[in-house]
Amino acid sequence: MSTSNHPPTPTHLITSFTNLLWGKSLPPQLLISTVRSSWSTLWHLMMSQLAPSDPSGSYTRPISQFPNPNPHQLTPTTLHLYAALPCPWAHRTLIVRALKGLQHVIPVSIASPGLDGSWEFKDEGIPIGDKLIPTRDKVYGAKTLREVYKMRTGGYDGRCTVPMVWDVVKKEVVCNESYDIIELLNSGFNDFAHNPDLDLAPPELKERIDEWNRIVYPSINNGVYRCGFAQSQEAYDTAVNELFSALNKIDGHLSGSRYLCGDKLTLADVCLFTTLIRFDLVYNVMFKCTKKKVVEYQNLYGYMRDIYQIPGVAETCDLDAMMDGYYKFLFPLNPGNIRPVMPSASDHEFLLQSHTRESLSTSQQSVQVLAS
Ligand SMILES: N[C@@H](CCC(=O)N[C@@H](CS)C(=O)NCC(=O)O)C(=O)O
Repeated sequence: MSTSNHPPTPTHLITSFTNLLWGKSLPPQLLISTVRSSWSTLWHLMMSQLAPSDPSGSYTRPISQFPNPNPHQLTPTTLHLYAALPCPWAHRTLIVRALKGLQHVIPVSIASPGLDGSWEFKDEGIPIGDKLIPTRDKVYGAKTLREVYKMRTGGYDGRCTVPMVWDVVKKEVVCNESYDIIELLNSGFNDFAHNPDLDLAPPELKERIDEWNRIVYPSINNGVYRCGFAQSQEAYDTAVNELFSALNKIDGHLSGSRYLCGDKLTLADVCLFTTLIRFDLVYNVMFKCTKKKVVEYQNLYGYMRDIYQIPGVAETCDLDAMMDGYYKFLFPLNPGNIRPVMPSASDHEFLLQSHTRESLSTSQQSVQVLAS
């Protein structure tokens, strides 16, 4: 019986129960085998919700329910962006919004991860400068993102993901597919943008951007999730080999090219960057992407710092929120919730160190446009 006035915790209850059955010394083999089989069953159950897989155990990312927005049917001043700081897909949209200078046109509410894996809104803190921080829901004061999704005509029962663009007047989801959103932000609102001349997907580079996306999305952006969410050794082996051969290929390419498509930053770079910035902090450890860290690559690390140092980008990167979002809230992959220490080469001061990648540019155009 508990001698304190506190109610018995689950640990107390388990200890009392096992003491009753086996006395003070529970046979360790029995404990391990019992917990192992029940944990394994529960783990597969949780993973099937979090990360659906095919029969071979490979993660299969669910498709977005609201892709392909039609820019001609949109009034930019009625749109609101829902995002979150840990999420690499939402991060893409925050970067393009900042680079295009659309902050005054498309307001943003920043959700925080909840303990049950869904997105919640918390009270606003006080931002330092232009740094993005978690916010309340600025449109409705909703407690969760699900509440917002459910307000659409006809309701909604699907996955409530970020990023999501919402039409405040029509009360409708405009789009929840990140690549479609960044294309929209890049070219859809130039009459309102502070940087209308910055084109992150110019027609002459479209084909090369698509070529890189065909490598970066499956093998790297989604590739890290295919490693972390693999439910069989074979699925993991395939994913991790594809991931590192893509990173090696890109590292080689970047030895002679400032960005993926040459001198100009494009949407392909934005998509690669949001995975790279999380790589050593999270994916290397938690998703078992262990062959190498970004800091060990000759060109990728400088390339990542080059993009981090573009005016407006660092303000979208909350390194602590990224680490917390994965280690503290992705329960099935880190049940103890312990957050490892931040690797020093990934912190803000190191990311600001000189990268000398300007020397690879044959023109300074992309940087000039952004600095104007
Ligand atoms: N294909 C989507 C993926 C978005 C996505 O998976 N977002 C995650 C956060 S990183 C999410 O909101 N998950 C919540 C859920 O699945 O309920 C995109 O690129 O926008």
